Amino acid sequence: MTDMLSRWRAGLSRTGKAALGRVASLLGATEITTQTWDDLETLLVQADLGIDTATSVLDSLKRLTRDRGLLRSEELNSALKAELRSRLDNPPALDFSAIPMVILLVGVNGSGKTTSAAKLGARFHAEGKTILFGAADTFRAAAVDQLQVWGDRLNVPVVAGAPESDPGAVAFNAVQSGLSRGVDVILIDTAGRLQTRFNLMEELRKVYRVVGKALAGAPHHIWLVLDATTGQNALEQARKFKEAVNVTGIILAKLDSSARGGMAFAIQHELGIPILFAGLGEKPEDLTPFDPDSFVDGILNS
Ligand SMILES: Nc1nc2c(ncn2[C@@H]2O[C@H](COP(=O)(O)OP(=O)(O)O)[C@@H](O)[C@H]2O)c(=O)[nH]1
Ligand SMILES: [Mg+2]
Repeated sequence: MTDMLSRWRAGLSRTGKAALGRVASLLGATEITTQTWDDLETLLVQADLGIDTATSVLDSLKRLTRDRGLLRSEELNSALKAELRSRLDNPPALDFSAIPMVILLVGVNGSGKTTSAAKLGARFHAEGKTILFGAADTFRAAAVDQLQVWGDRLNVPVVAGAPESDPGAVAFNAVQSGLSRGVDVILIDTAGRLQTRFNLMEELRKVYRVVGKALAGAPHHIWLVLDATTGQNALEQARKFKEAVNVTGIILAKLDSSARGGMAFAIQHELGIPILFAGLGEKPEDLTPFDPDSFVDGILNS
């Protein structure tokens, strides 16, 4: 746990160094001037909060400065911290009451879906739950192999189809197999980019429907995996996925190699979907529940 926290902070301090970490030096013991606001805005945008969210944060801070009569920019520092913290929801407790619980992982190619499936599998497995992986990214043979390797390593069964086979059929079989084996959690990995005749969002909707046919009420969760290093681009992707399927949570992968963590605020501000987990590396243990307090501390106090 301590180890996880220190790695989390180490990852975040790299994040902060390149952007929000500079806020502390910007907001030294000087007076708040127009220049302070301009510089702060630049930092927030550079940190990937995006224009809309950055503007909204600045408006709140300006109001606060007026109302409380803050004069020194160092006072702004703690106000900024509180403001950023207030913009992140506490991740809701995961409801494991459904057995099996079916989780669909969605996101674009390379965002970290398969790795996140493995990490979640390892995590739930360590909690004493039984797992099954469904390899429904049948458009990339390598994706199936990749999940198979993780399944072997974690001793978790993998249901896969032939290359190019129907992802819906694989998802259906995975749920059926999970039901007959009596597992607690079924993690279904999906494709992020489809070939010419298939539309990604159509295919996802189909997988979603088929999973519901295999088990009423499933999938119980649809988690969108976003690559923290892709910034505002990831936000655009998130909007599209949210339109296509009922995304219930975000996994922010590659936070360890992101230079800017501000996307977390933009995601919350613009999509209202809670961030559940953060990916902090490539190994199965490199996943941690998203902790808004550590996150805000980490990006500001590096
Ligand atoms: N540093 C780092 N790399 C990651 C993380 N999650 C995934 N990756 C790497 O990102 C690449 C793409 O991941 P993958 O799970 O295959 O993405 P997918 O195409 O969405 O299934 C792989 O090289 C992973 O090892 C993370 O949290 N941190
Ligand atoms: Mg994959």
